[in-house]
Amino acid sequence: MAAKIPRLAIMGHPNAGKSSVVATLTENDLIAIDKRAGTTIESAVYPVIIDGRVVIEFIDTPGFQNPSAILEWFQAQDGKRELARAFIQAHRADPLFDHDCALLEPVADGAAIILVVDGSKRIKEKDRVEIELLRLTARPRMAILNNLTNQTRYMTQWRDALSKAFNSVRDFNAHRATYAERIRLLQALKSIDQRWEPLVEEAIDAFEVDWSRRTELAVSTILAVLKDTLAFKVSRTVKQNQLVFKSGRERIKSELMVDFEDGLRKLEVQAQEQIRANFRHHVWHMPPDSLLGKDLFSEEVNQALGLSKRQLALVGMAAGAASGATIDLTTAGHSLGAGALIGAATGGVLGLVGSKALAKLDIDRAPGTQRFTIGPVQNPRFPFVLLDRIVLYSARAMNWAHGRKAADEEAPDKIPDKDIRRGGFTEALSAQQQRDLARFFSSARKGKPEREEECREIIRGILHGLAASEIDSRADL
Ligand SMILES: Nc1nc2c(ncn2[C@@H]2O[C@H](COP(=O)(O)OP(=O)(O)O)[C@@H](O)[C@H]2O)c(=O)[nH]1
Ligand SMILES: [Mg+2]
Repeated sequence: MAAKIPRLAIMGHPNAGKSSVVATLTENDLIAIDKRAGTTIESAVYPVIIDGRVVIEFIDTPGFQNPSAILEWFQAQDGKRELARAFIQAHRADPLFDHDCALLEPVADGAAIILVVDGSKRIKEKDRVEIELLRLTARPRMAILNNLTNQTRYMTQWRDALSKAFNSVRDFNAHRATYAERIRLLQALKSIDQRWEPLVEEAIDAFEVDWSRRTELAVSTILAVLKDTLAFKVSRTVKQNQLVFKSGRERIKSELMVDFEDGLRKLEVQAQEQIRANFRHHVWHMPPDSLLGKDLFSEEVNQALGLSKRQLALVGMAAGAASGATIDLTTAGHSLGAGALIGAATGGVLGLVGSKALAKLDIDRAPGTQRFTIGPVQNPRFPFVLLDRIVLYSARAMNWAHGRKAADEEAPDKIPDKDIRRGGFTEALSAQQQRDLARFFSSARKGKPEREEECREIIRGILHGLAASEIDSRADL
């Protein structure tokens, strides 16, 4: 019986990584995964729903209870077909086989099988029993070699044993798999049975459409946070009599600066939240040494991200000249003489990014009051740093496997944001792209963004590159 949507029952021993595989494939990081065996007690169906439509279903199972007994029974049937259905009919009333009957139910109903094995362990007799048992069900089946400890010496043995009984054998690391690897696994599912091809093809199409829609949303989020951040200002109006003493003024300045920086931090966090939700992450442990865990205005972040001095000088001049601005953006902190600009010399108050003031302070005097304003951001490097950081965050959101969570504390794996690139993404862009960005940034400061479409294209290009970039899990196997 052909189902309307592909259903896949995930089989294998406790702790082989079944639930992790399901979590990663369905992008569901709320599935219970545990070091202790037996966390999954009953089978559960995890549908992938796109646009309100179920496109594929994975059934996470606890694994067989009595595989040897089932195999013996299967072998005794002598050529009979539909063995899973027959077994259930014969054992329905036997409490000893309650669990096994429940496990075989979806298989009897037409689900395909994905066997998950931990390829880092030696093959045991019970593994061979299970492999043979699943072969005898005659359902379309694929085996996944998960590798829990990076021990590779048994992999060939596993591959030999599995390829005799399964239509497809794939390496798949539930903790490292990227979007591209998930799609490749689904592609391979097509080949396990011809009847599956159109169904799985449809599911893959839905995944791809959904993914590009999410990527597009992330691009919009990034453009929006850049615009909001660059137009951001804080002001406070103070009565003249509060400013009699210089200390009063200094206090207001520094309070306002705190508000300004906090406001920028908040805009960044909001954008991060949108991107995180967009890529369906709920549980997310940030590695302590990640640049994403550091303060936006910290030295580390500013050194690692953004353009180089040289690149900045080049785009700064281009943007300044093209927009007809009188300010040399590369030295904005020093050269804006008017008003109460605070440059690097008093930068403690206005915050520094790469030794240039983050923003300037303006004071508007009216009879009896003064209005203090900090912003918009003047520092030419800052938007490049911010863009790099939100791209870094997106890289993590796009490539962080949903099946990977609690385990990380005990076994810190590679950190994707380090794998992808050291330093800034913007640094690697072409000079023209950097100039377009610089132009966009300097105009967004005035609330009239130019080159927005060019920038959308640039950001889109970076994000597409991230999804395609492979943090190759097989390199570790
Ligand atoms: N390092 C690593 N650990 C994994 C991987 N897959 C699963 N695990 C860990 O193995 C344990 C059992 O995983 P789980 O998915 O609950 O296995 P299940 O019992 O077969 O469902 C958990 O501690 C997982 O975090 C993997 O690809 N790499
Ligand atoms: Mg489980």
